[in-house]
Amino acid sequence: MSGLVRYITGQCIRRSVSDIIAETASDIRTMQVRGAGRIARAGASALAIFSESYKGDSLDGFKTDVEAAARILLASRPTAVSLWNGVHASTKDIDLALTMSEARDSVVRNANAFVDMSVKALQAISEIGARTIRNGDVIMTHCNSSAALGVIKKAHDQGKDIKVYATESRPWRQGILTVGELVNAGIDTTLIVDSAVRTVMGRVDVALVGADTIMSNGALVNKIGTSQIALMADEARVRFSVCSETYKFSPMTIFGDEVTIEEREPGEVVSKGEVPDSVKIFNPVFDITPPKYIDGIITELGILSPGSVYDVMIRQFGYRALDSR
Ligand code: RUB
Repeated sequence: MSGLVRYITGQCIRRSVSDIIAETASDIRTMQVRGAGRIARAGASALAIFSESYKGDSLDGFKTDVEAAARILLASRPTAVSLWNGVHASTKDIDLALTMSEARDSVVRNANAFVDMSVKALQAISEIGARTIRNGDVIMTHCNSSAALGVIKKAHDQGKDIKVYATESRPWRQGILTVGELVNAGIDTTLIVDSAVRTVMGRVDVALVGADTIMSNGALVNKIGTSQIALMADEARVRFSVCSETYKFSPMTIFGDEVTIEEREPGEVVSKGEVPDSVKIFNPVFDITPPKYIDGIITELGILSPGSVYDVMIRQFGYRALDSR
């Protein structure tokens, strides 16, 4: 087991506390920990461990160090707002504290509460989403989303006879993880290359994907290729549903902030020497699906239309998001 921590269904196994923040940020950046939900839990868990083991006794010193830790975590990957929400949920009460121990306890309490909420949200999404899957449905999924896979596995557990087409999801090929998980769960699973999506869409009843970020207008930010699947689902009159915990809603987008789409190294697409050095490689890892292609967003609160995201966001976050920027 490499690194200080391993994250298993939201649980953080502690091995050492030194440098927990740097190691967690590195695990996220190098995608040893990946997926929007997991990176959010990893960030919150790291802050809880950092705070629990903090040695200083100055309130101001603690605040400064937690702010620095939050900055390091947030710099690890830019696109999934889940990480931002996990970090801010953990640190939100720090300014209310009058003593160092109050501040420390608030971070530990809030971070642990975030992780618990996040795991419960996944369970609720599985239950709600599984009700939308009918016996005999053929499902297409993309990348490796624990929220989408939770729905599929729950529908299978309920005895529904389902089949899944899973995309490879180049260049990281998270589809390999997905097909492994689905086959282990006993589900009839077929792996396809990303360019086979249109060919296969005619056989599909529902496309089910996860979310890295949901914007205030209901647009979805998810793994590159998601928007093509949405377009092809629209063309083939196939339902396109997004499985997303509400902490993947981005409060900053209410006020006009754009979502930064992460671009990763060319070496993830081709190996050195495979193409002439003069070839430019563009490797954006997420894309944006406009709300008009989304039939429903399955959340822990129920199934939302993209048009209702703004209201839910205001209810969930209020305007505190602006204060934290
Ligand atoms: C993962 C990805 C997933 C979402 C949702 O991208 O796009 O669909 O993060 O995942 P990457 P989950 O592999 O680059 O992190 O439902 O598990 O939060």
